[in-house]
Amino acid sequence: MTNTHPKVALITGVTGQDGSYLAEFLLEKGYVVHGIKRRASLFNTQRVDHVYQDPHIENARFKLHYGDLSDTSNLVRIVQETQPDEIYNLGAQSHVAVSFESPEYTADVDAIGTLRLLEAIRILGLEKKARFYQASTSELYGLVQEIPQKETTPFYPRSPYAVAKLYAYWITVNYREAYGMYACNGILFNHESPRRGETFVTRKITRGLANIGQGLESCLYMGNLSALRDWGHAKDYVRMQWLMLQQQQPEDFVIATGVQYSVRQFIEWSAAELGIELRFVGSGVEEHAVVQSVNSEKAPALKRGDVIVRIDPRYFRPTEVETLLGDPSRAKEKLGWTPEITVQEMCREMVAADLAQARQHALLKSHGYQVNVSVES
Ligand code: NDP
Ligand code: GDR
Repeated sequence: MTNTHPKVALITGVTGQDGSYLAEFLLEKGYVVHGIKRRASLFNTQRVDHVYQDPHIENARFKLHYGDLSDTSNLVRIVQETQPDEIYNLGAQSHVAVSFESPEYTADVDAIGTLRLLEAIRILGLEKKARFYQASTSELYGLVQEIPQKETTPFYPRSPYAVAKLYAYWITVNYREAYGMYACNGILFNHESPRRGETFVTRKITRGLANIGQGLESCLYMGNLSALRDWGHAKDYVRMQWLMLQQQQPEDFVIATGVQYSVRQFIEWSAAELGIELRFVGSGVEEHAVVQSVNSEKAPALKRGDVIVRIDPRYFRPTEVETLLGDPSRAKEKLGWTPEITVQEMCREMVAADLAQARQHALLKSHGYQVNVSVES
C-alpha cells in the first residue's frame, strides 16, 4: 500500500470492543478509517479516544460519522461520502439477554441493519469495489447439533439476537451469490478483553471481583455458572476479520480457540488473580462461593468465610446456549491464523485492568467522592 492511495475502511460499531481494536489495527496498517458512531446524550467514544484525530488536521486518517444501522438514508450517505474499499459491519445490539427484552429493536439493527448496509453498497454501484465483512456469531449454533462446531455445522439459534444474526448471515451469503459481491461472514466465538462491555460475563466477573476486593461491592450475582464457552482475545480476532477480506475469494470462517471452559472456571481464575481462593458449595440457585484464603494486598476488604458469589435467577435466559466449542481448522489452514493470547493470559490482563480501576475508585471513595460502580447485567 502506498502513502498516496491508502485503503479506506468503514467500520460500523467502531465505538464497541471489536471496533476499537480493529480501528487501531487498520490505522497501523496505513488505512484511512471511517467509523460510525451513534448519537448519545453523553460521550460514547471512550474506546477510540486514544486514536481520535482532530478533523481539522490535514490528512487525518481516523474520522467519525454520526449514524445508525436503523437509518437507511444515513447509511447510503456515509457509504457514498467515504467510498470504502472495505466495510466491517460490527455494529449490533450485541447482548443476548437484552435481546429477549428488546427483540424487535435487535432484529431491526442486527438483521435489517445488515440488509440496509448491503443495499447501500448496491444502490451506489459499489458491489464490485467494496469488500464486506459481517460479524456473525457462534450463537448461530445455539442448541448445538455437532461438537465441535465448524463451518458446516447446522444452525439452531436460541435467542432473538441469534435469530437476527441468522438473517444477517444468510443475507450476506445471498448478496455474495446474487451480485458477485466480495462479502463474507466471520463466525466468531466469544472474545473478550479489558474493553469488553461491563455486562458480558467475563468482564462482569473481573470487574465485580476487583470491586468486591476493594470493598466497593459485596457480592457478585450470577446466572448459569455451568455454561461452557470457547473464549479468545478480541485483539486476535480482529486480525482475522481483516485477513478474511484479503483473500482471492470471499469465504465464511469459524474463528475460535478450540478450547472451552465454564463460567465457574472463569470466576475461579479471576479470583486467583486477585489472590482469592474460592470454594463453590451448594447447587442450583443455592450455589455460592466462599472465600477460603485471601491476599490482603490485592483484596484488602475480604476475609476467609465471606460469600462473594451467589446465583440470581433473573440472569438465567429463557432459552440458554449451554455449550459452545469451535473448530478453527479451516481458518488455520487457509488463512494461516492462530490465536496468540490464551484465555488465562486474557483473564490476567482483564483482572489487572479492573483491579487498577477499582483501586482508583476506592481511593476516591476514601476521600469522600461519590463512586457508582454497580451495573445491571
Ligand atoms: P459491542 O457491544 O462492544 O459493540 C457494539 C457496537 O455496535 C457499539 O459500537 C455500538 O454503539 C454499536 N451499535 C449498537 N447499536 C447500533 C445501531 N443501532 N446502529 C449503529 N451502531 C450500533 O460488541 P463487540 O465489539 O463485542 O462485537 C462486535 C460485533 O461482533 C457485534 O455485531 C457482535 O454481535 C458480534 N460478535 C461479537 C462477539 C464477541 O464475543 N464479542 C462474538 C461474535 C460476534 P455504542 O457504543 O453507541 O453502544
Ligand atoms: P454470550 O455472552 O451470551 O455468549 O454472547 P455473555 O458473556 O453475555 O454470556 C456467556 C454465558 O455466561 C452465562 N452467564 C452470564 N452472562 C451474563 N452476561 N451475565 C451473568 O450474570 C451470567 N451468568 C452466567 C450466560 O448465560 C451465557 O451462557 C456473547 C456476545 O458478545 C454476543 O454478541 C456474541 O455473538 C456471542 O458472545 C458469541
